[in-house]
Parts: sequence; C-alpha cells; structure tokens
Amino acid sequence: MDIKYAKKIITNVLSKDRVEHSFRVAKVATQLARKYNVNIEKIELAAILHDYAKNHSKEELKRWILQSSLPKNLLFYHSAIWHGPVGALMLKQKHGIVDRDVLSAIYCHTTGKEHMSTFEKIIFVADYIEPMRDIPGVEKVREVATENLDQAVYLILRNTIQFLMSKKHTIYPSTFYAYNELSATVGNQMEVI
Ligand code: DGI
Ligand code: FE
Ligand code: FE
Repeated sequence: MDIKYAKKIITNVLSKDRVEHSFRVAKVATQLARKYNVNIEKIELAAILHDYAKNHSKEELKRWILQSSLPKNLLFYHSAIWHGPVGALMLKQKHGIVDRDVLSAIYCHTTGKEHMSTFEKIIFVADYIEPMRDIPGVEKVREVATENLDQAVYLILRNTIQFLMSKKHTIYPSTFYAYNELSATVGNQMEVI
C-alpha cells in the first residue's frame, strides 16, 4: 500500500483529530527511523495506519476479538488496548496488508511486548512522544528517545504501569513482560527519576 492510499483510508475511518495525531506520529517515527536505520517509507505507513481501529465502537472491537484468532484474554483488560490487535487484523483482512513489520508494530502499539524489534519500538515511542502529547514525564522520554530507544521504551512502560496502577486498573501481561525484560538491562543503567 502506498502512503497516499493509507492517508485516504485513515481519513475515512478516523476523526480529524485522530488523523492529525497519526500524521504527527508519522513525522516523529520518520525522524527516529532515520536515526535508527529503519526503512522510512515502511515506518511512515505503519505510523499513519497505527490507530486504524481507534474510532470503532467497543462492541465492534469486541466482536472482532471474539470472531478471530486474537487472544481472548484481551477482553479481560481495558478496552483502550483492543484497537492495536484489532487494527492489525482489520488492515490485513480488509486492506490486504501483509507486511509483518507493519502489522506487528500496529498490533503491539497499545501494550508493548517482549522482544520488540526496532521497528515496533519506533512506533511505540513515536505514538507516546508526538508533539501534542502532554503526559507527565513525556519530556524526559523525548530527550532519551534520540539517544537510546530501549531507555525510551522502558520509561514509557514504567510511566504507563505506574499510571494504570494509580487508577487501580489491571495491566495486560505483555506490558509487564516488556517492562521486566528492559528492567534487567536498561533499567539498571539508568538513573531513574
Ligand atoms: O491510541 P492512542 O491514544 O494514540 O494511544 P495508545 O494506543 O497508546 O492507547 C493505549 C492506552 O491504553 C494507553 O493510554 C494506556 C491504556 N492502557 C490500558 N490498559 C493498558 C494500557 N496500556 C498498556 N500499555 N497496557 C495496559 O494494560
Ligand atoms: Fe493507539
Ligand atoms: Fe496513537
């Protein structure tokens, strides 16, 4: 799929604000891809499409999870994470996207996972640090992202887990697995605020 077509389909399924968010993510992701030697056109495509399922209703997302081979345990966690896996599946089935990098980055952008590729990490980080994000701690992640992608992923996971715990929310296992994996390496190298 070319970028122009991706922009067109995204404009048809997302609100104006969401479309603009996707374009900002694409810009940041492209900059990171340059720095970390990842295919720029492919990262741009994944970034533009990453929130494809975001404006689908909770009921529809649930239906896709139930009627596919997606893990059913998603349903036990916050519905905010469903649009990643469902979006990847919809793009594969409705729009014929087959690229594994693009699909897996979209799939895991809401939760993170263990053993993320550089491509997946770039989408995960760009989504969090795009210029309109105003999350506590985002400045530090922006700084770190240009130097060490793993440290940026680690900080995002840590912030998100802390935030979810403060709200007494449950946390999807992949988020914990990703966090634990990076804690063993970058977590110990970093001066943690
Ligand atoms: O779609 P966006 O607003 O651009 O951002 P996103 O795809 O990262 O949204 C996912 C949201 O889901 C994030 O704001 C935090 C929330 N959330 C709920 N449960 C979990 C979770 N995030 C993670 N990583 N793990 C969870 O278990
Ligand atoms: Fe998202
Ligand atoms: Fe997003």
